[in-house]
Amino acid sequence: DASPATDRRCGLVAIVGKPNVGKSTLLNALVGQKISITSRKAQTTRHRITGIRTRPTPEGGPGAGTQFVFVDTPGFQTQHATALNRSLNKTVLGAVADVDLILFVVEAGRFTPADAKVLSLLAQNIPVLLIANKLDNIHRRADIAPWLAQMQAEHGGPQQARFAEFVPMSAKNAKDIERLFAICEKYLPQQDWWYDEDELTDRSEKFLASETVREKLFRLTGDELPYTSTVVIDKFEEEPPQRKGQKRLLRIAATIVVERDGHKAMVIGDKGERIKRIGTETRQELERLMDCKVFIELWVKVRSGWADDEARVKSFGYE
Ligand code: GDP
Ligand code: K
Ligand code: MG
Repeated sequence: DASPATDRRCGLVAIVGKPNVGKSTLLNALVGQKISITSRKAQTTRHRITGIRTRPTPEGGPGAGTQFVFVDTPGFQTQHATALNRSLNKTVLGAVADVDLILFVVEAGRFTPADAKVLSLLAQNIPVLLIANKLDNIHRRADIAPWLAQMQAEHGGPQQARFAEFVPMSAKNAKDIERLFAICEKYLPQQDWWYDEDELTDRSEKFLASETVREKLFRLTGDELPYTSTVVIDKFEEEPPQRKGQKRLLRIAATIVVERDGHKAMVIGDKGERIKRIGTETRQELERLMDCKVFIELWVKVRSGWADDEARVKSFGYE
């Protein structure tokens, strides 16, 4: 098995952009399974997440194909200079320093100063595709053509060629995802795969559990709860099935950390309704995702000022 794998390609593709343009949605669509949490709130993604997709190309012979290793990143924060935001920005720049291709995601029809700022931070020597996402929000195709032409004139000309290609698409459209694979493939070097064909992520189940609690928390609290809340997993234990046909059991205990007493009340909700719902939705999603049974216990703790405390930010698992 030491044969040279000239019929194989493999490489790193970073997904970059300001918050809420659809980076995590795109990653999940590319991987074919949900591994990165998404919500309407900025700062939903706080860690670098790797998603893997291996696509065999039978016409290239047995074993031929391409392995895409995608890196989803937190949206780059250009506003508040807290310890948490500094850590998030470091994660982004670290993730894109050493990749083969960058997917720079914006919302179709919009290129704001915040988008320009993120773009200006990317290394110049790596090819960048402009992903104009959420095309489904544009009701008439004719409405997007002038914007696209302007983007091509400003960022694709021979003078200041910034984008290698322009890809108007919707992360929610399966055909667009297929087309994106075909576009990305040629940027990856010919080399053997790094991961097994069926691996989807290099993040642990424990990590996915904490991310899922955080997603439900953000979705079920809407805009009332500031982003400065986080989740710490206190217990993550696995029990093998007791009988044939039974599934393994995960026992999880997690603490939601918030900044104020008022936020704690908000998370708990009237008669504990809301925290109960966060627990139920997390359990259902993890059971589906990991094909197991889940028991989950949730707690809420107040730690004021944690997002601006370097040591706390580290102790909660941020790099
Ligand atoms: P991120 O912050 O860039 O990772 O963005 P998310 O993936 O969390 O998505 C932010 C919001 O945009 C969510 O409500 C998504 O459902 C929505 N979204 C993402 N991609 C699309 C798309 O192609 N079309 C539409 N209409 N909404 C999208
Ligand atoms: K988001
Ligand atoms: Mg995200």
